[in-house]
Amino acid sequence: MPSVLVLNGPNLNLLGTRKPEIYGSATLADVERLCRGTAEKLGLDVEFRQSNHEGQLIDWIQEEGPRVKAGESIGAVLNAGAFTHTSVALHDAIESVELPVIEVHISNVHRREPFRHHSYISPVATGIIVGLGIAGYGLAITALHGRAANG
Ligand code: CA2
Repeated sequence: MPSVLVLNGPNLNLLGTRKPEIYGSATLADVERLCRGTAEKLGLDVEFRQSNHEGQLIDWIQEEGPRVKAGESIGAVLNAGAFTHTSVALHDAIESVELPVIEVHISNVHRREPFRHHSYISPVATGIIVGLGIAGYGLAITALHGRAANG
């Protein structure tokens, strides 16, 4: 069974503990359940991970590129958290291994502070889902599945 990688960046482990007006009340465990439910219906395995460390996220991205090329994975859903707005290194990692990535943000970053309006991920992303809450993760998995099925 092919897999999909779901990567979460810094502070997303705190989801559901603060700022419900921005991020809602769901926890990261709820996000994982949603991803597993969506993936199961599509016949996919899920690798669900979170790290507060940029290098760890880069290592995971680098490992996933060859897995996609080998037909073992359909790509990654990436909520890079605040690294979205700072990380040339994440941009380069995605580009280097040609990883199909759907960039997800729970909040509508474009309604928020100007420093959240720029993403280093977007230019190397296959698609972008912002502001739809945690439902964005399920939509992103569905989009990666559709893309893989249609070549
Ligand atoms: O909207 C998103 O999904 C973000 O990627 C979330 C990041 C933020 O830096 C991006 O601009 C947009 C922050 C995640 C931190 O989440 C927290 C949740 C609860 C309490 C504190 C932080």
